[in-house]
This record gives sequence, C-alpha cells and structure tokens, in this order.
Amino acid sequence: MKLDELVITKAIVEGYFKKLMNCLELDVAIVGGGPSGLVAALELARAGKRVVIYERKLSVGGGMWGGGMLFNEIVVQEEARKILDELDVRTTPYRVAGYYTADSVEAVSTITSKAVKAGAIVFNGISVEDVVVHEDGRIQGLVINWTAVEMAGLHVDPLSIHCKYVIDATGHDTEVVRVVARKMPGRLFTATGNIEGEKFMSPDRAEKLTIENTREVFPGLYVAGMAANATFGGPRMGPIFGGMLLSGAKAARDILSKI
Ligand code: 48H
Repeated sequence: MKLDELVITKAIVEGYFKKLMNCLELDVAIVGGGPSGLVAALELARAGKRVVIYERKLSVGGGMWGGGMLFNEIVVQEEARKILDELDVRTTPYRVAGYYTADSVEAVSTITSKAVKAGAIVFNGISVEDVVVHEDGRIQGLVINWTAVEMAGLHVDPLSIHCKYVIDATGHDTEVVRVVARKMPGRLFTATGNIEGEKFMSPDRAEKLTIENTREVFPGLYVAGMAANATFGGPRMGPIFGGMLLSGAKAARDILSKI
C-alpha cells in the first residue's frame, strides 16, 4: 500500500470536525484539564453526560505532572487515596499514617485515560476567553479560540459552544470567574460578590476548604480545584492533591443532581 498525504489530511480534518460538531451542545463544559477538571470529566462521562474539557496547553494534567518542585511524586490523604485506588493508580503509604504518595505521571495518564475512555472529550490547544450570557443572566456557554491565536496576539474572532453548566477548573488564576467578575462586578455568590483571592499556604485548612468552596459561583458556573479557593478566598495547600481530586468529584456530583 502506498501512503497518500491527502488521505492522511482528509482523515484528520474529517475526524476532528465530526468530534467538534458533536460537541457544540454539551451537558457540561469544563475549562482546564488539571486534576480537578479531569476527575469531574470522568464522573460526568461515567454518568453518561456529554462533557468536554477545553485545555489551553497541548497536554492535560495541569500542575500534577510536576509533583512538588518538579519531584514528580504527589501526596494524597486517606479520603482521596480511595479515588486513586478505584482508578488503579498505585499509591504507597508513607511512614506517617494517613499520607500516601503516587507517581505523578502514572496519576495524570491513568486518570486522563479513564476519563477519555468513559466518554469525555478533550480539546487541547484551545483557550476559553469568555462566556455566553443572554437576557436571563445565566451562563449558556463558552467562547473559545485557539491558544496559538491567543499566544500570537492575532486579532481573530472566537467561536462559541452551548452547555448546561460550566466548571471553572483553571487553577490559581480562576480565569472564567475572573471574566465574569470583570463584566458583572459584585454578582458572584461570594462574600463580597467579587473574587476573594487565594490566601497563604495552610494545607490542612486549604484541603478542607477546597471541598466546601466547590460550588456554584454564578448561575450556571461552578468552580473546582484551586479555582474554588482562589474564588472564595481559601488558602493554598502545596503539593497535596487529594483536595483537587475530591473537588472534581464533588463538582460532578452537584451538577449531576441538577441535570
Ligand atoms: C483553557 C485553561 C485556561 C483557559 C487555565 O492548575 P491546574 O492543575 O488546576 P487544578 O485546580 O485542577 O489543580 C491545581 C493544582 O495543580 C495546584 O496547582 C495546586 C494543588 N497548587 C497548590 C499550591 O499551593 O500551589 O490545571 C488548570 C488547567 C491547566 O492545565 C491550564 O492550562 C488550564 O487549566 N487553563 N484552559 N482555557 N482559559 N486557563
């Protein structure tokens, strides 16, 4: 068989556009494919929902690849270890009770694989730059563009998708919430109505608050992971990832109770 570059090109273009066309009306659109976004996608896909992750970078995994200071091990606590166990990510008990470690590459690749095989679609290299809001004041969708366009600073208008719910899982920068706060000041479901901002490192409080802060912050918009603490004013926790996994699971559960 002689390989033909035009057949290769057509196969890619047709495959991609089929995927894209099937993903214009979603149950849940997740912005950011870090640990919280991946677990949320996995749980929603397992429940049969049409769910997409838009990830700015080429690879999902966010801050999990690098463990702590590029030592590619992550730490999780007992409650979150159960999530990793169930997904077949191997954990090792540390010599202090209640702490477990896992290889960060195994964790990212396994959770990603499980989420995609459960039916979640990942669009990498796409950045979310805005949200769709009509007269009812509820978020109806996302405004997306190629990351390459964003990086090059080109003046290229974006496209839009529709969804029932958005999860902002963009990490420390809480990017989707930031757009909403800028365009509708004082309207977030936070104490001040605006972004409260991430606080100093305090792992024990931070891990608990991450779960508490995983909730709806604007009609149609949930926050998960580090974005939850950045939005509602929780501390950071350093390289312990249990709260991220549990937060993604909670966001998925809460949304599933509504759709
Ligand atoms: C598309 C976007 C956009 C955008 C960002 O940072 P993440 O790993 O997010 P979490 O919250 O799941 O996990 C946080 C964790 O990694 C961490 O940083 C911890 C525990 N820190 C503690 C501490 O003390 O420092 O992933 C977010 C992802 C990234 O892959 C971004 O590229 C992506 O979101 N992203 N994707 N459109 N506008 N903004």
